[in-house]
Formats: sequence, C-alpha cells, structure tokens
Amino acid sequence: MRTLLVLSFVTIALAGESALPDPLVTSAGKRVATAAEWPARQAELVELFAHQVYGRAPIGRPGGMTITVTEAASGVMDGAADRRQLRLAWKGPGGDGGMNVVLFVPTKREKPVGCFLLICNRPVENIDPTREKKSGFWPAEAMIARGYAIAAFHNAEVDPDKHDGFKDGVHGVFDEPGKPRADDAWATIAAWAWGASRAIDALVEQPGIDAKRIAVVGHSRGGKTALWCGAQDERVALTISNNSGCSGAAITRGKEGERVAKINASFPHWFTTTYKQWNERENDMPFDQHQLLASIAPRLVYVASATEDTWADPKAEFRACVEAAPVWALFEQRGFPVTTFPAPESPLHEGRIGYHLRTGKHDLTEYDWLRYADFADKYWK
Ligand code: GTR
Repeated sequence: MRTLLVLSFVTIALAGESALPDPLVTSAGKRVATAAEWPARQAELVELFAHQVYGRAPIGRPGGMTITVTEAASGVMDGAADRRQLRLAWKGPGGDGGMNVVLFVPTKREKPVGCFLLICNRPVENIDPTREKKSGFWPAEAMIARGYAIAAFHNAEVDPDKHDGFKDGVHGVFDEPGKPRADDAWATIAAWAWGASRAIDALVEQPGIDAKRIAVVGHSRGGKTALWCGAQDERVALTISNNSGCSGAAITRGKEGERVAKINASFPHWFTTTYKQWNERENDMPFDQHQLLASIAPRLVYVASATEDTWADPKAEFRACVEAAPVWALFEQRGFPVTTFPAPESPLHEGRIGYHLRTGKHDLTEYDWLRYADFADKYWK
C-alpha cells in the first residue's frame, strides 16, 4: 500500500487516511502557480506551524546580545583547523542567559567555506572542543578534511530538556514575568531553534565562513529543531533532518511508530498547547509535516533515515520528501525526482531535497555526515 502511494507521486490518501493538505494551495483555496506568489504562501505555512506545533518566539536577535570570542587557536587538529570558541550572552525581562558555540574552520582555505552547525542534543562531550573525546555524532576532523567548517552548541544551554512549566532557559529570560502563556507560545523545540539562529548570528561574522553556505544539522529531537529553524531562518542554506520522525520530517497521517498523542504525552514541553488538540486526530489536522519541508523551498533540504528506526518511520520521512517536492518546480528546480523508496546506502542527491537510508539504528553517524558533505559538494562547490 505504501509503495503504491509513493509511486504515484500525486497526493492520495492511504485507506483510512484523509487527503494530505497541499503545500501549494493557500488557506483561501488558491493554487500557487508562480515563484513570485511563493513567499506569501511560505509565510502562511510558517505561521501555521508556529501556531499549531512549535509556538512563537517572543523575540529574534535580542538587542544588546553580545558575541565574545573566548578562544582563538590556529593549527589545531594537527594543523588542519583553526578553533574558535564563542560566548553569546543575552538579557530579558526575566533575567539573563547565554550559550557557547564551538567552531572549527579549515586552516587551509582559498576562500570562505560552508559551515555545518549541529544542534547537539546528546551529552556535551560529543562536541568536545579539545578533541580528547571524539564522536561520530559530530565528526569534526572528517568534516574539516572535506573542506567544511563545523560548529555546534548544546541545546540544554538554551533550554533544558525537561518540563518545568517553561520557567528555565530562554523561556524564563524572555517571557514577561507573571504574564499567562498563550496556547501557541514557544515551546522547547522553538527555543532550541531560536538558539540555532543566535549561533548563526555569531557564525556569519567569523573569519573564513561563507555566510551564504550555512547548514543546520539536527538528530531526532534536534532534527525537528533543525527543520523549524530552517523554515524560519532564511540564512540557513541547507537544512538537515537526521532521523527526526514524528513532528519532524515524517508525514503524520498514516505514520507508524511514534504518533502525536504519544509524543505529546512523553514530551509535552516540546510543543504548544494547541498541538495537543491533534492527539488521535491526525486526519483532521489542517497541516502535515511535508509542508514543513516545503516551507524551506527553494533552499536545500536533506532528510536521512535509518533502517531500524521504526519509531521515526523511514517511509513516512521519505514520503514527506516526495510530497514536498512540487514546490521546487515553481523555481524550475528539481525537488525530489524519485518516488521509489531506496535501498539502504543508496543516497538520493538528484534534487534540491536530498535523502538517504542508512543501515542501522536511530543515530547520527559519520556515514550520515559524509553524505551531507557529498550533497553540499554538489551544490556548493
Ligand atoms: C524519542 C522521541 C523521538 C525522538 C527521540 C530523540 O524518545 O520519541 O521523537 O525525538 O526521542 O530525540 O532521540
């Protein structure tokens, strides 16, 4: 049934599933037919996901935010990279906060290079600036060898990953003290996405970085975050969702594994109050996740799945790429010229949406990163 669906390329529903909302049809029922009409529809989609799923950030770049280079070392990684450690600091009505960003840039470079920013949702040693600890989750040496800069921040510095009624992290700093929260106020994924945009504020002004070639990478909850950051922040040239699954890259209607009611129960702080109304009501949702991918068009998107990651549902992630693709045609670009679910280790890099299925479990590995570098090489070199 699934295979038939993806082969068709057009939007049809699975048995028991309502039709997918069309990314190219506005809320007023008008079909978007030209690139010139896209920005208005794109804004409408971002608004839809802000209201229904992730919530609205009360602020963009805070006035008075400071960016301090706390360390600059050249010729680390046996001479291959320059390291910069940055401290961002902000103040709001509820207090102050900040985050650290670590950055490696290839020492040998003829011109500014593209930079991959990881939203790190695993223990902070995965992004060890000293490189005493190394991890496939953030294989900095391998990306430097490919000629790219690589950066990271730890999500918990922006907002701890726990449900405390939105008191800690940037919610506590920027929400007006004592003011009741709106049903679509920013939740934790939105806070992390906000943090990624602040990291970009800092990265685009670092020497050696090409501000037009910023990629944001996230795994799982971080992948949901990367997509929400990419949808909102036009500076993200390449948005990468690794195994993001439910409420990330996977189409919700007909999804296997994790579903809306389950994710809202397990992680209520990730999403808005409005999102809870869709528990067990996926067929009534006026949106679905392929529209989140679509809202990034015409910029580059990449979705990666893993064979054993049934909780995320690889086929539902692949299906979102198929269903988002028509938007790129407005720009006379190939979105995702594939409709057949691929074999493992057979990356699909022919369109502006990249995809691969890796053999193995729910994880972000060096294999995944190297495929992201391949895709970037194709469009950036
Ligand atoms: C799981 C959650 C997923 C995914 C994952 C992760 O427990 O159900 O949606 O986000 O955590 O972030 O590793």
